[in-house]
Amino acid sequence: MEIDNLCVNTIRMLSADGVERANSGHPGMPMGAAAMAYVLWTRFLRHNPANPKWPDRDRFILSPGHGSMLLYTLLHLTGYDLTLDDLKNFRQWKSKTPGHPEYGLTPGVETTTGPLGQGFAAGIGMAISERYLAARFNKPEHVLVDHYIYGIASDGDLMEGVSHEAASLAGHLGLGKVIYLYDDNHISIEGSTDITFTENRSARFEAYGWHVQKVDDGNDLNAIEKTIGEAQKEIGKPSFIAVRTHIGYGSPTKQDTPAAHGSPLGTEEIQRTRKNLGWPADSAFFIPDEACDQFRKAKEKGERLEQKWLETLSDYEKAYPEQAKEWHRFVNRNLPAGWDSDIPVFPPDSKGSATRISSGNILNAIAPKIPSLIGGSADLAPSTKTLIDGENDFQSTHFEGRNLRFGVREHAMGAIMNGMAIHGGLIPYGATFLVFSDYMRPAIRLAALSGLQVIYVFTHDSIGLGEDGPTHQPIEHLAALRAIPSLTVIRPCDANETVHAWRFALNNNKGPVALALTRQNVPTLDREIFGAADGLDRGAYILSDDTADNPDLILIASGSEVQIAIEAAQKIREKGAAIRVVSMPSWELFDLQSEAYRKQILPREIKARVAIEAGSSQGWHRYVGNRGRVITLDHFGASAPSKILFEKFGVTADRVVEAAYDLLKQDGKVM
Ligand SMILES: Cc1ncc(C[n+]2csc(CCOP(=O)(O)OP(=O)(O)O)c2C)c(N)n1
Repeated sequence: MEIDNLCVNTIRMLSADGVERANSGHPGMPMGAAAMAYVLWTRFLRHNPANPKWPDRDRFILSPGHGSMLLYTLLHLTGYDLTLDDLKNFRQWKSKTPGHPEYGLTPGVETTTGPLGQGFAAGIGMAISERYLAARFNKPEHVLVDHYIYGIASDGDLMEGVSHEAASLAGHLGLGKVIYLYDDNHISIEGSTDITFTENRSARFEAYGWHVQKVDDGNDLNAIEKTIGEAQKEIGKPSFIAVRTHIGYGSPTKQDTPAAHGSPLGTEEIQRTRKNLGWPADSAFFIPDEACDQFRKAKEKGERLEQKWLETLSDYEKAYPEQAKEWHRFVNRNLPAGWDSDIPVFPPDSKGSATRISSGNILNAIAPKIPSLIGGSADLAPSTKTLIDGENDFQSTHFEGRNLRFGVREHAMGAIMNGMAIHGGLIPYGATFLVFSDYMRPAIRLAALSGLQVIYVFTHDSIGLGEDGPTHQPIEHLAALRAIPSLTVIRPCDANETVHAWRFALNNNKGPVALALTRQNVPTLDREIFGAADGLDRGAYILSDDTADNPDLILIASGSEVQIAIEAAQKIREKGAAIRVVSMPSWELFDLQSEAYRKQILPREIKARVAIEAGSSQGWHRYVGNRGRVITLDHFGASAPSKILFEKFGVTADRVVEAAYDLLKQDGKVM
């Protein structure tokens, strides 16, 4: 067997063997896509298996993450720190080869994929980072950033809406470094794609403004090589190459059928497949020496490529020492010293301002100091206040622009931010109304799962947005976001808490942060009277306390409802009860505190507690306990001025007072 064929079949059989041994997984996709993966990985991909983090490497994304054995096989064969035993441990407890590729777990896995469409869109984010960094750092004689974003996308990826959104934006932006190979195998789980997916995909991508090519035979290595070469030359448009493949290629009875999609081939069929592909019988996990040698050339080549780049970097450091320092800061995700020297402190103001407005002011105060911070909104910048003054829009004519225009594409915005963060070098932020966080939830979940520093600016965070009505008024959204593990949700109560929310988001490079901000004004609290706003860092803190001892009752609120708590406390206090008001902008941050701190804020013995939040009650009993009361909203809103809505729905100081009296009476604290 000639060497190329031997290598392609090695990918096919190793992938099938991994699935067979795990007795679960997806052999068909890797077997069908093996040839294009081989060409890409051995003839084009610039990577260094010894250093999967080399900044200027090409990125490879396996968007149909269910075909993970394809990626693991390629990583093992080309010499990454992934052993044959790791392949044998596919899908097992604590293995480096989980069912779907997970970022941070396996060396060489560039992004977590599995939810179809996410990888496709994340790659567009990587391409945005690549172009921004290139525009910022490259010099004609020193090119630090110049790499491709390669990917394989499946039918499922192309069916999912998020890929449509991302493809449309990528075409508009002319992200020419993107080269995606479409695994056009005509099969998904339920059968032939004829039952669901019949539009002209290539025409669709042409309409998006992509450079489109076709390979009729997915095993024709030369044709694949030629099209990738052409795609590289087209630098003004992202590239889409539709490659006609055959799921389960080589399997005599399962090829071209959904049976090859998501189950092991089976003992007999895998033997038949070996025979069919000219493989020895009973040869699970067999790697011919010649094939291994061929793949392992990647090691020497990769070291040479990285070495050359390191020389470029070293020259750059000499020629542009200041910019080189900035480069290292970007890559290491360090904030420059003094980044917060111009961050505002807002004076007390009873009229106050909306926290979205304060957020916009804060962003503009810090953005000039942190050029790695770039972002935008899903066509809502005038409302979300997320434009950086004096900066260009990121467009094909201005890849140095820091204002991203995502268009009305929340889901892609979320996934693109993931790709931007994962690429390295940038801190992305993205904005929309809180209610539309639902439209990007799958991407938020992946950011949390992958531990990415991504900042969501969610404004219009309650019925307080008023007249737009129930379609635009979030109810269950805070609860829904709080339900996502490893996502920090922060709902600041005033301008100065908003400062600390941004501080936290910028310093926290371990995971995503969602800021929930008001449309309506909230007073800027006088911090001479109330607890200091940096209490936000601990999730909850005491704003006011009537006694040095334990209070009779605790009011807990977040965001715009803190002012309601303060007003209610005043009224209850007049009856002689000692009240504590706690601002609780972030459950997650509070839960991270020591038990001692948590007890200090919410002493166990004080069971008279009322929580106030203009959103779902779900979860609040965790903080108010069995006896506590919640003044919340467990129904949809309505279209009316904000003030009326708070009154009609009873999110008012009077309702809080009523609930508080009830509790205090039971305790014999008031008559
Ligand atoms: C968002 C999402 N929905 C559903 C699934 C479950 N799923 C896994 S693969 C797949 C479809 C498979 O078709 P295709 O993408 O063509 O992959 P192939 O059959 O070629 O392996 C589905 C629905 C998923 N992984 N992600």
